Amino acid sequence: GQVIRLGDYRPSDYLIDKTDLVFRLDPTRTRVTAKLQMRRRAGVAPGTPLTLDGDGLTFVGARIDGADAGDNAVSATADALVVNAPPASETFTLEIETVVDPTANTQLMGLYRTGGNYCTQCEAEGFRRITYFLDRPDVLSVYAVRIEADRKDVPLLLSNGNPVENGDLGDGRHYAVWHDPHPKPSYLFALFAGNLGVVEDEFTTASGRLVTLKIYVEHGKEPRAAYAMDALKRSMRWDEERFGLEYDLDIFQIVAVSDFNMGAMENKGLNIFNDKYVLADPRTATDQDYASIEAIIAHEYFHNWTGNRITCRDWFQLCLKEGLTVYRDQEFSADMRSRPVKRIGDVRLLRAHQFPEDSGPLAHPVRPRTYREINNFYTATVYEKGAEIVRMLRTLLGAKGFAAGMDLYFQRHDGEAATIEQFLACFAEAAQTDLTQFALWYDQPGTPNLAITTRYDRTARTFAVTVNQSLKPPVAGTPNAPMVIPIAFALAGKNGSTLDHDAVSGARTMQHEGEDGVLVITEPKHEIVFTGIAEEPVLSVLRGFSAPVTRVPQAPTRDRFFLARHDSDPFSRWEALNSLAMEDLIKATRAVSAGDPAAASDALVDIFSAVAGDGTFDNAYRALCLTLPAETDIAREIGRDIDPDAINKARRGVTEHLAKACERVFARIYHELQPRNAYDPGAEGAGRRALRNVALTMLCHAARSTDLAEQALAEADNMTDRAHALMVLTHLAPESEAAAQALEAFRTAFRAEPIVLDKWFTIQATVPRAETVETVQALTKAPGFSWDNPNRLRSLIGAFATGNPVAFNRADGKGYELLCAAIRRIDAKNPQVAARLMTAMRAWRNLEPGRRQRAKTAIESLRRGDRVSRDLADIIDRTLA
Ligand code: B3K
Ligand code: ZN
Repeated sequence: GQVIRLGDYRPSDYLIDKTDLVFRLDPTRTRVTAKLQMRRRAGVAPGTPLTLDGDGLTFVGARIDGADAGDNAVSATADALVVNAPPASETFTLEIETVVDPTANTQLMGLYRTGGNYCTQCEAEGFRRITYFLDRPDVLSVYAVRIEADRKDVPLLLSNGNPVENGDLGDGRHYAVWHDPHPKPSYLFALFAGNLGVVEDEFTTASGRLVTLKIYVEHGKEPRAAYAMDALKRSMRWDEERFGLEYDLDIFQIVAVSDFNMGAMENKGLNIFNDKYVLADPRTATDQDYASIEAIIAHEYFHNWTGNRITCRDWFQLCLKEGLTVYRDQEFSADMRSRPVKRIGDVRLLRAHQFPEDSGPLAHPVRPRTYREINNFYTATVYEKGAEIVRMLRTLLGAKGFAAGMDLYFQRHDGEAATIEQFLACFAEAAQTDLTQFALWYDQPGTPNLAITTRYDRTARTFAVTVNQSLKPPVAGTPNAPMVIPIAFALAGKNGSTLDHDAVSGARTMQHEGEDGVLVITEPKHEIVFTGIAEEPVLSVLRGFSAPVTRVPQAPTRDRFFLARHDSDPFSRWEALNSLAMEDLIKATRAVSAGDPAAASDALVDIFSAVAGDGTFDNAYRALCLTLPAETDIAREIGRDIDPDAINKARRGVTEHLAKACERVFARIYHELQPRNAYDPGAEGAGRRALRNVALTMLCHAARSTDLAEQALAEADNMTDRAHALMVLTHLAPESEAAAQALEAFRTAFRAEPIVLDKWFTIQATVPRAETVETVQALTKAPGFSWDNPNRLRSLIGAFATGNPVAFNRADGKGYELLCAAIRRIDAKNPQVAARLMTAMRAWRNLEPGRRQRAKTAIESLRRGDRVSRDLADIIDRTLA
């Protein structure tokens, strides 16, 4: 495959001012006419040849300024259309006719069929699978779209923007015309046509405009769209209140489909969603599902400004819209629910997905410099680390400076395709600050590490803090200049309250109103001295996780025990506790490897039971504190020569030890938190269920019995409790008759509900024992599984590869073979999903030698297969490099 480089960026010679599309929908032969109003860019020589992108297209014909273009004027292949000698006039029209086969489109990019309907997905480069085009984000065009189809089978004809007209064509066919007044790049184009039910509502914007809201779902599922609708209205209000951003069309539509490569897509005025991120009711969705729906509805809606009104100049700038929009949706969820709980969840995710990406073979800068396949760069680094960078800007500039920068950005770049430089320039200007060094966050891959030590001088009443930053280049030769690292901090006194100080030297500090003080680290080493410190403090740093860095070594154990009880920042308190648990888990893993039993330290037991019994913390927060780091977290912390079996045994041993030691507290929690009222998906109810379910897990471990899980399963009146109890039962007693019966009952109850049955697949795919390899193999033949549906693949194959370290890494290599065989099969139809599943093998080098060799062999033999897609080849080649 060809390598695309940021440095090669050059504007296109031609622009497309207006795009008129006509779709004559047919399951296998859809005719697409595109009438493009072309304009030669100033300074480009008249007659310069024009090359349009295509991908697998069947060319029918072209007309230039209304006249048939002969073979000399135009040459077309499946992948490009070249106008050899365009008219010398500054503007001209180019009409192109193509034929596409939506039924044969198994990649789910371009125009495809799902559930008997027609649907499109164009980001990143799917539009070129519909018609020839300048398919790049910096070519903005005003679209008018006419759709024709059979009225009976395809009553619903949707595209971007506002509806203009519709009518009958005779012959049982009808048509609709849509017009989107906002110029947009082709990746934001969408069409949906088919037969769905609808939920309708409305929203009045801050300036008093009435907006129609519609969510389309399968007939009969309308009640399950209520929560998504509610989340949409809350998102619209929030964006007005928090960012001053109003919606800008008369109608906003969301369509839920069952076959979708990712979560959702922000097409202008017509978002298309994976139905699992729309549909919810207490019987079928868990609290986690509700939270995801809320976040993703918000995310796609927020793209209307960050992504659509201001889009990206090129795909290297992807984080311009994604990092910023993730930051915005995280803030939204924080405001809707508990801010600390949201932050802890986001940091756990960052560490679980982005940190390993950033330290392994697939590491790349938040703004990559090269790519072979852009779809492989919709990564945790671009999204989640991208959001962390925006958050650091907010921390450095304070609420006011940040808001001023955002306002300037919208003012200056509305309607444009922008770059990271332009984005940063708005903040530098609005807040009158230099962001040159800060910009390194976009360009340097890898996770910086901080080494921090402290010394208190009682006589001088000074507190000295030494901070060393370092960045190990994840890929040989990548840059590692010192970065700007904002360390939110507090000096904690005896009871945790923040101590005052007179002066600070050795680093710039900031204190924005109502926020923590911030040490601004810019050099490899800072010797910071606080004066006027009355008593020996404990240093609390990286409060709220103020920068996406690691801290090795950790703070002294004694300090962390103090912070775990007293830190006034809830994130840092959790962080301290979590790191103490991690320390014990790593010790336990070493013990297991040496043939000794796994145990928790007395100190951990003490603090664990103190937190468990502390009713002053809210339930959701307590649930997080009482959840031990996952096996994959422990593996990442150990870093090399990983033995997943030892980690599994160790974690189980520590869990049992803590569970037994705190059994009475957990029993009390479990009984006190019995559901009292009807199910409510809000944060408060979700928190009660989360904590109660942690208690349930611990009680089953303590008793080494699944009786309580069985009882909970029988009593469960909602999917959160039901799925949790089924998981505990199945994971702790996979061989039991009770588990078999419960699984069968679940399957029977939800056999007609694919996205619910996905939970059934995942629970079985993640049973932590060697035999699960065979279970997963068998489940690929189970009724309800399909090799064609991305959700099924993720819930069975994906869950197995990323959520079951023991079985996936089975010592005989059969787990790797299963994954690679599945990927080979998937790649033939859907390269994007295949490539994504392949990333599960990126950490192969960190395994102990036997597994490492088996993993490598499996990857290499997959690569040797014929017809490996460019998407998959790209991931494999970087994984092995
Ligand atoms: N922008 C889309 C992702 C498109 C992925 C293309 N492979 C969803 C989102 O981030 O909102
Ligand atoms: Zn996005």
